[in-house]
Amino acid sequence: MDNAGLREQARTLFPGGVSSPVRSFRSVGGEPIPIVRAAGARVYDADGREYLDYVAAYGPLILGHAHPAIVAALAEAAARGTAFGALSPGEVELGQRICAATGLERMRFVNSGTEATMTALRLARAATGRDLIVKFEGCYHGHADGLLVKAGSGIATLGLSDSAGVPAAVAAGTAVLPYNDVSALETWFGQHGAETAAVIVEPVAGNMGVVAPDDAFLEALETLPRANGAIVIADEVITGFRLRYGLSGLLPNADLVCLGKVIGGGLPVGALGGRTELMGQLAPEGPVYQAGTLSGNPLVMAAGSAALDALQDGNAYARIDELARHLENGLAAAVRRGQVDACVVRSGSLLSLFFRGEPPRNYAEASSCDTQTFARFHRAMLDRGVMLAPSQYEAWFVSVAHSEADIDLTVRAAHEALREASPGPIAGRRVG
Ligand code: KE4
Repeated sequence: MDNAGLREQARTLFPGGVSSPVRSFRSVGGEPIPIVRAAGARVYDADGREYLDYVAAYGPLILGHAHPAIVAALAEAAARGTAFGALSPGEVELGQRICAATGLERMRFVNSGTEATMTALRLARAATGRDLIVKFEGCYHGHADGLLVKAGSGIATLGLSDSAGVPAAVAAGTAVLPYNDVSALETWFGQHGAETAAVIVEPVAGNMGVVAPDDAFLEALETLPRANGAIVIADEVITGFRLRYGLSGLLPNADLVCLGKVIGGGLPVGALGGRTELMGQLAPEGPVYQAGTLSGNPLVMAAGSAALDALQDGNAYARIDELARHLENGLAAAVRRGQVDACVVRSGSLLSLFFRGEPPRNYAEASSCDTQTFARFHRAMLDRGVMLAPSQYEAWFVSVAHSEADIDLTVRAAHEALREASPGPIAGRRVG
């Protein structure tokens, strides 16, 4: 069946014709592109078109698609059974790899980043006996009710529901502060320090585009919550094992860490970990209930271990950071030559091309991007065989499978796409 046929059937079956909203292309216009197979840095749609892929399933595929070692590990594991509902050797192996690489004392596997962050919040509330949570505007931690909250009226006030179906009373348990805003954090803890259970944060924000933390913000995150008896939860679902083999290193004293994406080798996974006394609060040892039919699934464990095995020597990180640097420089040059109101932000192999002049420091600045021009740029890149996430607020992910030639192709396409997409001075004038 071709793209149109699949879309037609999907539209009747699934809201938006997709299984996750960002895939719907609603923020860029156009139609979701069904992918029938993928290999290395490329994906192939149901019409047979090939695309150079920077979506990478939104982060897990740091080794590229259908990596031979991961495929082989999956085949071998599947032949031994796909789920046991019991402890398996693969859980122990992957758990040992993760704890050795991250310094986490104990951990638990779950099935998504959402489950990891949801559980971390529950643990923090149990451990502190407090209810209030702090998150930052523009950070996304999955779709648990207490995290689908938008900023309240004032800077240090409690949140408002950001999705239908989230009770106001639940939203009122979460404060939403500006990312990189130390004074807002100080104000919050000055007013609510004794009631705050936890602060949850992406060490590098990857869900408002790539937004880097200020040193002062990281310092405040290390000191203010602890000084007030609150738990620091580092949401490393994107950054964990993406920026280096282990955690980002930006919040070294976080009490709890959430992981996902890369550690599952492209299969459904999440994990949370931290200090022994905190993790010991989890059932069946402690009073905090959490469970999952397929948690620690042997296929996921096999894929995750194969992925971390291929990443462990660190060479992959050096390579993808070099490729991403090449891409960053090429895109920045295309922006300059095209005189486009845009800028490039990179953190390791995570990258964003923001359609605004200066790198944003928070969501208010990120949301001032020209998303209409981004939408035209996204379309123009697709027309040139380059697939970006269909949102200004998702990162570009470079993988081990990308080549220098792929980066050069991307930069050439970007220069043309910028000219095609941008209003103003360069429209209609051939440059270079
Ligand atoms: P999942 O429940 O989607 O596995 O993970 C939630 C999550 C938690 N924390 C961070 C920092 C995340 O980025 C995510 C999920 N990331 C999005 C894309 N940025 C997933 C894509 C989607 O929703 O389809």
